[in-house]
Amino acid sequence: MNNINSIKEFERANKSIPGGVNSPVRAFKSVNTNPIFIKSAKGSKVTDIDDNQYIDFVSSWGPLILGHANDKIIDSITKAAQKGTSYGAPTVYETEMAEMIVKMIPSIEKVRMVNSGTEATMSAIRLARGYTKRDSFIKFAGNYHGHGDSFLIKAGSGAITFGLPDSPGVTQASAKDTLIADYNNIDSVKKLFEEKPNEIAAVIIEPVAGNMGVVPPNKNFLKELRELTSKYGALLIFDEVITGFRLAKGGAQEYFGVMPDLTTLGKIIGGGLPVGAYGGKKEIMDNLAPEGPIYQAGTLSGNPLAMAAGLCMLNELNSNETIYNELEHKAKKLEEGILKNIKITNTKAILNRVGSMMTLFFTESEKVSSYDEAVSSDTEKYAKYFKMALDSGIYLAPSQFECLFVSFAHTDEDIDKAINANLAALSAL
Ligand code: KE4
Repeated sequence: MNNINSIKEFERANKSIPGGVNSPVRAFKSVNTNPIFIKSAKGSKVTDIDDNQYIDFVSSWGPLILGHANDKIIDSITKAAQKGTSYGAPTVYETEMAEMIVKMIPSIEKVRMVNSGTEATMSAIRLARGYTKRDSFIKFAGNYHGHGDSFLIKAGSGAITFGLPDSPGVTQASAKDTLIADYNNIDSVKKLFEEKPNEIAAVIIEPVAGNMGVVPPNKNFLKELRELTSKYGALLIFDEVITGFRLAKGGAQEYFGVMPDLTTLGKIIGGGLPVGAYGGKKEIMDNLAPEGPIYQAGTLSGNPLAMAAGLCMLNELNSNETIYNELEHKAKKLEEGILKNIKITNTKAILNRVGSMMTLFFTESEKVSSYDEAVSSDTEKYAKYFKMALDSGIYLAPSQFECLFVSFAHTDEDIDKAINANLAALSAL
């Protein structure tokens, strides 16, 4: 691929933006490649500023489950924009969005809109601490919950990618209340509760890990977490920023049948605009200002453009009964194609898939069901694989520790092309 203009623009961007990007993983550093600058996107395709077109499996990191520039979503944003962009006052849009979320997410009785997944998780932890009057909380090594100070301990996503699980700038004071357990290891959680039976406000988890690559929960792991948190009076928080509305209309909690006390949402809920949300039982949520004493606020929270886009997205997901079956069909076809290629080329790799999210790990391990197994992957090999895929017009996550997302816009032809590109790349590795 000719990417002379992306190279030039990256040099230019580095002069005024740290690392040339507004979010680290976009710099393609871990895949030793110059990032591509996108100029437009439609459906399953993105086009860069050198006019190279790619089949996109990054999906803006998850939001675009209906594909890029969905006509109905664009129309809803355009119509809303003609009536103004933000009022800083209540709108009926926000009530409609809240009612839609309450209808779709089984455990949510009340919900508060924010502007990102990071804001949602930061606010959920503050709410849990205020509600339980306890300071500590448990997260899992390799899970990523945004860049709030207390989460950047053994974090996933870009933090693992750049080997920065414990970011400088996070003080010991804020880190001391973050306890780390091992994903899929219920004994590591039990041990923390036994050590601090009355100090733990919450356990926050990605119900399907996406930020160490896709790592599904072992059978009963979520159920055992639910029992343990209830036993010790701690809140169970599902961080469904990725899984929400992706694994099912009701997210992972519907998919696995385990109900958390609080749920954080983002990505899909905004239809591609900046939106996050957190919600749960009304007895917990009613502790938030102005109803209760726990403070959280935001100038643009629930703004009309994001609500219009998000409402349109959720209405589409609600109205089309076949969307989740079709997503499953597309993703299963891609999975089966890659598994066949792994066999044909005798590649040491593991493919983890849950619904329309998956990750191909280059590892000698027989399985990838833990953080340690995930980080044992060969990131150099992944980098070579990524570049070969990109050169053949397939845009994958520029990190071993992220997801490949299948969207409703991916056609059978797109999936066949991705399978063929995968075979060529695995054969060449
Ligand atoms: P944002 O603040 O980026 O909207 O959401 C943070 C967040 C919270 N929880 C989960 C489970 C998440 O996956 C994320 C953000 N995901 C990463 C990629 N896996 C965002 C991409 C980026 O950092 O550029």
